Amino acid sequence: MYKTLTQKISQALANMTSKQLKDSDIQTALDEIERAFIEADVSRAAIAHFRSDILELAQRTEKEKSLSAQAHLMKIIREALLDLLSHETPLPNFQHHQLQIILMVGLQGAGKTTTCGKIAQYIQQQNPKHKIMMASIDIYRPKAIEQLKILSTQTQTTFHPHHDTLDPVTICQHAVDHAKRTNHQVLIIDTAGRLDIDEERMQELESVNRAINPNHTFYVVDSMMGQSALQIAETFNKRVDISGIILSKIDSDTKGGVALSVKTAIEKPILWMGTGEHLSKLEPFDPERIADQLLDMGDIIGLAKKAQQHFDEKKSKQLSDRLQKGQFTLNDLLEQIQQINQMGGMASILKMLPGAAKIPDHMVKMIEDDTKVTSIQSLIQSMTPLERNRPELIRNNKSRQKRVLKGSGRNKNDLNDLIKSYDKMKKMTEKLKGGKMRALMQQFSQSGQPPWDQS
Ligand SMILES: Nc1nc2c(ncn2[C@@H]2O[C@H](COP(=O)(O)OP(=O)(O)OP(=O)(O)O)[C@@H](O)[C@H]2O)c(=O)[nH]1
Ligand SMILES: [Mg+2]
Repeated sequence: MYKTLTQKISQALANMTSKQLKDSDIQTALDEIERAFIEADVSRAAIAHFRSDILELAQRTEKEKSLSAQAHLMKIIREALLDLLSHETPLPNFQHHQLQIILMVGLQGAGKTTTCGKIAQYIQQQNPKHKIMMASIDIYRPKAIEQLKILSTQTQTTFHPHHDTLDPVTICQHAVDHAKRTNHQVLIIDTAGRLDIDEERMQELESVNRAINPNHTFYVVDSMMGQSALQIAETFNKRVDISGIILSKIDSDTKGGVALSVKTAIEKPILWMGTGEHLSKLEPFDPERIADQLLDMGDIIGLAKKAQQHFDEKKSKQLSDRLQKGQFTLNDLLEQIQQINQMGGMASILKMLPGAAKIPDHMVKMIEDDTKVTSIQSLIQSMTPLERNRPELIRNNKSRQKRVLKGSGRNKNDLNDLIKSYDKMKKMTEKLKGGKMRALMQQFSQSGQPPWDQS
């Protein structure tokens, strides 16, 4: 997400060479970032706000001797980015037992219906005992109603059926009565999309809003849209008073304009972000995480979350104990590959690391369709447990080799490559035996150079 913008901001910072932060450095970096913001479709108002924030912060913050000029400016930019992205409003909580009504509004195709399902699942996870109902007033497209019905089955929520001839206001009133009568805690109402501001649909929405007075009106916006989404958000806000924004499709190649401009435009918080099509892909919007990503500081929180979901703590501890003793087998390698695959593959982990924006696209692609990993995996899986623990048994035994090649469908070169890589890794683990790893890492943290780059 926001890869181009991230690349440009980190380029602006990388160009700085002075030791102490000078006003001219700030101006140059600001000009470059401004150009990047314009390309990312950030609004003029937000850019002006950002500029004055940076200048004020640079005046206010003392030039810290311990920080390089680059790090100092980065700190200031991070604060200004946070100011653009964050809002004091906390995430709504849906703990109430009385009925809470949510109205989902936005342009056509923004992701409203999908987000109804995601929000339902999100509320359910936070409040497992809650009864949730969904209703659709997208009466113009029977398919849209069907889509919500399917989502309601998938999330095991109640679907409010309605008669074809009813108008949206009546449907909503019936749905509210139905939800109250049957002791539901949440009612989510999906609305029809519109291509642009369409006066008739807007009046319809106003009437619905007046009739049911929702507790929350969420404006779903496609994060790929850029500034034009903001003017529309302003209109929605005037007519139905948006309570919060849900930024959808943040997983696609979004430019960042909406996220960075919305606060300056309508002073409403971005509450959640949609990070994929699946129902589980809704996450609270975390300004710090986005700011760090824009500064190429890596999505460490996202990575930690992924690791937490997929890493088996016991196995990791076992492996680290074994590495301490200088032991490393093909089974260990296989387990690592499998864990990385569960986390979405090497490429997806790579993208979350600091400096990720600097990795050239072709390299990420190469890692993405790395057939080598598949080859290693199938070779190891065709070995017996004994061979996985003692790969030297294969090195000198033709019939074992033949069996592994046949089982894995790989060729001799693949097997030789694996054994060679294993030998290298084994040598490295032996070097790390008895806490040498810690010494290496300490050296790393002091010099800022990874062990493999240190001479
Ligand atoms: N990648 C990605 N796709 C999404 C996300 N949210 C929604 N989509 C996709 O966007 C498309 C439109 O989503 P809908 O939920 O139907 O959008 P809508 O606003 O209800 O559309 P209308 O009812 O036609 O106005 C679908 O293909 C969704 O799967 C997201 O966060 N990430
Ligand atoms: Mg829809």
